[in-house]
Amino acid sequence: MATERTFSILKPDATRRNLTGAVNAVIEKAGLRIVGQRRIQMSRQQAETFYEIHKERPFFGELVEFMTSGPVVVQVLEGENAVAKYREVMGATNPAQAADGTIRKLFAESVGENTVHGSDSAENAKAEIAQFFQDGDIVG
Ligand code: DAT
Ligand code: MG
Repeated sequence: MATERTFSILKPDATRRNLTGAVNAVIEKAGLRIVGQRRIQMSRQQAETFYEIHKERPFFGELVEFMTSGPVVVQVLEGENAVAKYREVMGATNPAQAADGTIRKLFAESVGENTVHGSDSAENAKAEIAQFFQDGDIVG
């Protein structure tokens, strides 16, 4: 598997609890490189577009509310098999089901406020990166 890139978000529960460095340490320890990173306040429009695929789900309103409730850190991660690797490092969506040592097991407080986002396919990674980064802001 060649080097690939994935898109990551450190969610508002991570910035609120001052955990961005602790989460990044887990990411880097897993062998993923942070090749793009920016702290932003997501607008409602940005969050709705980003999570469009979930717009019919009962938790959509709550999800948009949460993702705009404070700053987030958007990131581009690079490494061998980065998409699948990061999903593994993140752990299950529900922290109660996340494996030991994963970011969500270590830090997440609930299924809604689960500390990190990671792309679920190489195709989605490309689209998600393009929503938040310009080529010049990613330095591998
Ligand atoms: P993941 O973030 O693991 O890819 P997902 O794409 O199914 O999970 O859902 C996106 C986000 O939506 C998830 O990180 C948190 C929120 N979410 C998912 N299921 C939920 C639920 N049952 N109740 C509340 N929020 C939920
Ligand atoms: Mg998802």
